[in-house]
Amino acid sequence: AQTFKWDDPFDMDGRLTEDERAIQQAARSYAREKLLPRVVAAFRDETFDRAIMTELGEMGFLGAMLPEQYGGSGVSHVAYGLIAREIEAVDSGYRSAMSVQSSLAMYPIYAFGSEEQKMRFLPRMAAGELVGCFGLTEADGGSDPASMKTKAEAVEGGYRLNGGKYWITNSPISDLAVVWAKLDGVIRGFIVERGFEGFTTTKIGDKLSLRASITGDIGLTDVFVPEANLLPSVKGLRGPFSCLNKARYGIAWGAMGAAEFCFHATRDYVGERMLFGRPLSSRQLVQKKLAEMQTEIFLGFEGAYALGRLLDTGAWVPEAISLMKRNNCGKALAIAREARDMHGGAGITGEMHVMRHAMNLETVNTYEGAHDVHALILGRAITGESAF
Ligand code: TGC
Ligand code: FAD
Repeated sequence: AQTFKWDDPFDMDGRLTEDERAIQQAARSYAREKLLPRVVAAFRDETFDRAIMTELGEMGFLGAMLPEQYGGSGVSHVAYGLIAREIEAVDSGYRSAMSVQSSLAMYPIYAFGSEEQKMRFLPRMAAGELVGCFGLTEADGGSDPASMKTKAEAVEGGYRLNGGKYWITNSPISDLAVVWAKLDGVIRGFIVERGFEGFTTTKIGDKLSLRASITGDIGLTDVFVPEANLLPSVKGLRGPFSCLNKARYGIAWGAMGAAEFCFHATRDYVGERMLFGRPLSSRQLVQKKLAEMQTEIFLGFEGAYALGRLLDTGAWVPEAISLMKRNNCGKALAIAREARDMHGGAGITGEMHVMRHAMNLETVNTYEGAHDVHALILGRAITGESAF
């Protein structure tokens, strides 16, 4: 007979392919040995170590789902999710850096770029040699990207871009930005390279969340973008949203990875913390909270796993991604806050990690479609009424 595994109640490990198991193991070792030791200082000092991109590239984690000719290794959506789970167990900011590169910068070039663009950028991005960012959000239109003001106009040999983007992960260290702008009123994607005149990026400081991830703006003043840098194969919001589908799916795994870390840390802590002559873990209130964390985490992983298999076979729809992104981010945030509480005062320290996770998950619950925006996407699908 099987025994109940408190840390893997549905035996997900047994349902992964050998490759997926190996990739998860590699991601876990890298994250715990190389990222965890530097994250407390990075978060405190609000710095992102550029070398991490090179390391992620060496590990094969950037654009891992893409075919080999473009630097990827054709891994499954489940494997991509498992990488996100292990990296975000250390810090949502590190997972951010990775998912922006893979899903938001490499994926649009792969899906909508010319062969020349793919060969020029993707292998070097997969290696972490070039860092990309994704410019969709503007200061005035976060949840409503259709209202963007950034404009492109056709000029001889290419386009002239004017406008600006805000809240852009990796922008200050990026070598290229996939910028979405309106050309004759229609949203198009442009690859804007570092060094193009009029293209600027400035770091946003004093964030109280995702401090180990670098965020900035993008300024575009009369930036000339050659014809060769227009993404030829997509028009309209479907372009950026196709990238968001991939990233939101990865976040569904990643957020639960952070929650899982908090669950393990809390189980260890209450097992050792002696109060009133007994370990905290012997208390009913404490056990109930652990049971609730466990339930939400492993249901969340099951949903993400099912969605990953659907993505692999092509039988998915965007609303299912909204459901999982929303559920897992909201639940992970609640779990991290509870974990902080159960650690008592110790929970506010850097070395315990749980409060950092809670602070990070505030952003994760907001970006890539805020929690309530995904509720409205689902509400529209349920009722046929748009309530945006
Ligand atoms: P709507 O009418 O719903 O759709 C407009 C067009 O887009 C198509 N579309 C999709 N296509 C593929 N996948 C999806 N998920 C799609 N969703 C929509 C749709 O079919 C339609 O196409 P067409 O050809 O008919 O025109 O557009 P709307 O303006 O009503 O949209 C409303 C809403 C709220 C759903 C949408 O704007 C939304 O999702 N807002 C949230 C914005 C958001 O997620 N921003 C993310 C920015 S990037 C980011 O946060 C990165 S952080 C990364 C990190 O650090 O990890
Ligand atoms: P708003 O859209 O102003 O929303 C404010 C509140 O209103 C939210 O609670 C929302 O749920 C609610 N709301 C919105 N519309 C409705 C409605 N119709 N009815 C009821 N309630 C509503 N963007 C990029 O393009 N690229 C990036 O790399 C990127 N990285 C980011 C990194 C960080 C650290 C952060 C914080 C953000 C990042 N973003 C990025 C932007 C992110 O996607 C937006 O912050 C997000 O989409 C929400 O937009 P907003 O912040 O303008 O909030």
